[in-house]
Amino acid sequence: MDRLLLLVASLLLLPIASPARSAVLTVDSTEDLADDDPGDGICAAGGLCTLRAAIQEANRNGEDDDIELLAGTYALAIPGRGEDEGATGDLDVGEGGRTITIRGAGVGWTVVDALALDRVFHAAPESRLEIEQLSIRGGSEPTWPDPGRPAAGGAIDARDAYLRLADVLVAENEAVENAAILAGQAVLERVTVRDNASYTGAAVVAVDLLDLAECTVAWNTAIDAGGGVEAGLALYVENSTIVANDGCGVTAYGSLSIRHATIDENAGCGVLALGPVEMWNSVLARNGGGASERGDCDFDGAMPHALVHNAASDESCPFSEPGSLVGIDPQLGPLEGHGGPTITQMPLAGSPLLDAADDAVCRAIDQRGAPRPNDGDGDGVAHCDIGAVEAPEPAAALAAAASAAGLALAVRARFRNR
Ligand SMILES: [Ca+2]
Ligand SMILES: [Ca+2]
Ligand SMILES: [Ca+2]
Ligand SMILES: [Ca+2]
Repeated sequence: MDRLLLLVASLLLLPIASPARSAVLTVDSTEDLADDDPGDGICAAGGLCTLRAAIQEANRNGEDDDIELLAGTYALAIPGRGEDEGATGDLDVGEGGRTITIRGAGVGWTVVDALALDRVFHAAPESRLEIEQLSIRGGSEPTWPDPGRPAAGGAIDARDAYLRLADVLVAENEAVENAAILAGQAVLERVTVRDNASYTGAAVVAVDLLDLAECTVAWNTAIDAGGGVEAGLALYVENSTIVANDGCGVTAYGSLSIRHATIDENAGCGVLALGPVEMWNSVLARNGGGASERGDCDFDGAMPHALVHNAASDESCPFSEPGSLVGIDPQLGPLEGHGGPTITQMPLAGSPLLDAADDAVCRAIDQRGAPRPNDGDGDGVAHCDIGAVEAPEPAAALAAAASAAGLALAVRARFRNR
């Protein structure tokens, strides 16, 4: 089905809210204190408007809410797991049919840390939770309080809700299942999910729909079968990097659409697909190392119908169309900062990925937000690169290196002349 149609169709599954009145709640303390009188319309905990108190009010006012957080670390401090009113343990957020948006001052500037007291956020059924511009860490859901409701989603449990994250870091959370995020439907934009740990299950799981754009999912570990991202009905991955996770990088039980992805060194396999698959301009490399025999692709039972200009380092992917690269060394650099909000892997000089994508389905920007295409192979004609990142033109790379070297020389000369 068309991507937009599918999104619209899936959004229709949500209850329709009446025209939104909305409230803005400005948190003025990093303390963790419960609201004195939840539901009286006043965010007040001993004279302070705390994150917990703001959420307790937002949950009860019948309106959409924006909760604004200044820079600072908001550490959870009230023990008490298994409580769903927002008073203890995790922050229970959401009002059926309403949207609550929690917005910080930026990744690394605003940090919500559960200090292993409980998971961090728990979204109410039928609600919409949006989180922007902050870091989420320290969530821990290591127990199994209810056998019918396994402990999943170390950072965020939104299994019966709609979740949207934009410009967020989700790091160092843990759970029995799904180290970082479990949602009904989830849209992630410019999000990094890294260094989360579980006993089993992928780091990010959506029961229905999962849509990733300009995201990095890396270094998530599991004792049993783990994984990067997984969705039950529809999974979209675009301009994203999924690297070095235990289990398979991508698992799709329903339809799967991948465009401009870099899927590298995931322990179980690169992509496990069981339904219709479309994949454009993407690289899968060095997945399924060691004991796994699945490699870059495990397409047993999948229905591939559009595989265009993809690259794989082994022979497990059914890439046979013109422009496909199979059994190649993609020559990808390390996962690190190359500009933009997320860490990425840059193709090295001479990489077969350079200028090898199909320009007809090329995105106008890469994962970092940098424009495509560049003439990465230096033959005078610019084409898009396979993968999440568009490498700079050799001349530009040389100029940048020369300018850095020139600057170093100038600085050295200045010091010498002192
Ligand atoms: Ca109150
Ligand atoms: Ca509300
Ligand atoms: Ca709670
Ligand atoms: Ca290029």
